[in-house]
Parts: sequence; structure tokens; C-alpha cells
Amino acid sequence: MEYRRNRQKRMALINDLSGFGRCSIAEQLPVISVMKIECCPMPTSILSNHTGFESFYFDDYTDRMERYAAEWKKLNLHFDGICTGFLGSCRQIDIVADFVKKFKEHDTIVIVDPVMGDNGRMYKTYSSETCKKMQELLPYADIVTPNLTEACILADVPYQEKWSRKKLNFLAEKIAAKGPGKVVITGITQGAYIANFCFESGKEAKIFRTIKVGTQRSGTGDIFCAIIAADAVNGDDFEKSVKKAGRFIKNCIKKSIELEIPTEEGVCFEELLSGLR
Ligand code: PXL
Repeated sequence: MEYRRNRQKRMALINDLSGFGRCSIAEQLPVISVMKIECCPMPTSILSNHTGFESFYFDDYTDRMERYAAEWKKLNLHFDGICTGFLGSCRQIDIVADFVKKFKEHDTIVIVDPVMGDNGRMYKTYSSETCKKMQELLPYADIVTPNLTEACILADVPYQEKWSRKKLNFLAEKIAAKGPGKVVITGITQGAYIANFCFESGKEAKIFRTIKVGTQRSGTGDIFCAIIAADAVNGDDFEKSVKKAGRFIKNCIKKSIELEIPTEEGVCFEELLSGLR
């Protein structure tokens, strides 16, 4: 018997725990909880602070993840969603793929945030080998949420700053061909706007834009992904969810400017969290 004693939805959250700087589990756990889903985190690594700071302590959790997941298997846990993010090593990508194979059931939605880099550059703990390997998660994903840098890596296309609608469609189609039916390419700068390109197999793609406020901040992609994942598990419409996530991020950035939060400390989403309820 699967372990589901109640009618609440449950999501496994595979991501890093960064103690300072607002990203990954520290952001996604509260977002998923406020959206009324039981969130079960599995850390991929533990960091003192995110890698956008000059110095950080990084404890890779690869060697412990299989034993951690084995206990969840003993409990026969059922997950309505599996959401993955920052991965610290190549072997970890195999472990995550194996986790999905073991825990995905007919009603489980798999959301892969292929966290690898931003602004055309990889994050400090990533290598071209781990980035290449990340493509192997695509066949397991129902939804992927790359930024432009990550979308280019997944599609094996060189990074550039300017993208026409046609080229974005080509990029999303190339990614979708490897597995996920839904692809949202996030944080595309278009003049005074920030756009999210929303692609769904068999449907015409849509672009949702919000007015650009301030500068880019770390951890916004993690909040975006958590909203998409929680809405998907709750059965909400994908396009509506992309619009809602874009709006929420914009409001978080606005509030962060108002409260003078340094950009490397991300966004003060705590101030607006209850609005996601
Ligand atoms: O927000 C993406 C992210 C997640 N986890 C860690 C990071 C970053 C981006 O810098 O450093 C540890």
C-alpha cells in the first residue's frame, strides 16, 4: 500500500540547501507549503550561501542521497510531484533519474528546473560535463523551466542575448523533442520588458511579459519553478501559472528595491508569500 493517509498533495523537492542568500530549498519549501502542498525536501548539497558570493562552503550530498531515498521507498511514499533543481555532480544526475524511475507513478508530475547558469555563464560548481549530463533528465520531465542560458545548453545551441519569437520556438521545440511536453523559457530581456516563453506540445506558444523592474536578482528562477510545480500538482492551468509566477517575481523585485535588499541576497519573497495562498 502506498503511503497516503490523507487527501493532501505531496511533492518531493530535490535541490540544495543554501543557508544564506535566498535560493533553492530555502525559497521553494515555503512557496510550496503556502500553496497547500506537503513538501518533502531531499538535499543535493548543503552550502553556507549560494555560489553567487565570492566565497562559500559547499558540501556535496551525492553519497548520501541513495540511502536517503531508500528510506522513503521503505515508507512507500507516494508523490504527486517531483521537482528537481541544483545538482552538484554527474553521479547525482544519475541518482535523480533513478529516483524518478522508482517514485514516478501514473499521476506523478515531474518538474525539472535545469539549474546550470545564467547570463551565458555556468554557476561555479558546474562543469561542461555536468551540463551535458543534465540533458539526460529531459526524458523524465513533464515540465522544464530553463532560463535562456540553460535552454541553450539543453538544446545544444550557442548562447546569444537577442531572440526572435521564431528562434525561441525552435529552442523550445528542440527541448520538448527530448521529452517534456511543457517548456517555459524564463527571464528573457526584451527592451523594457522581461518575457517568459511558454511552449506546450500541440499548442501555439505564448509570450507573457512584465515590465522590467530593477536588475536581475539571484533565486528568482527557483521561486518561479516552485510556483509552476505547485500549480501543476494542484491541477491549475499552465499558461495561467506562468503569468502568475512572472507577476509574483516582478512584485518581489519591486519590494526588494523598496527594502534595499542587496541584489546578491535575492528577493524578499517573505513579504509577499501570503499572496500565493
Ligand atoms: O538560484 C540558482 C542557484 C541554486 N543553488 C545555488 C546557487 C544558485 C545560483 O547561483 O548558487 C547553490
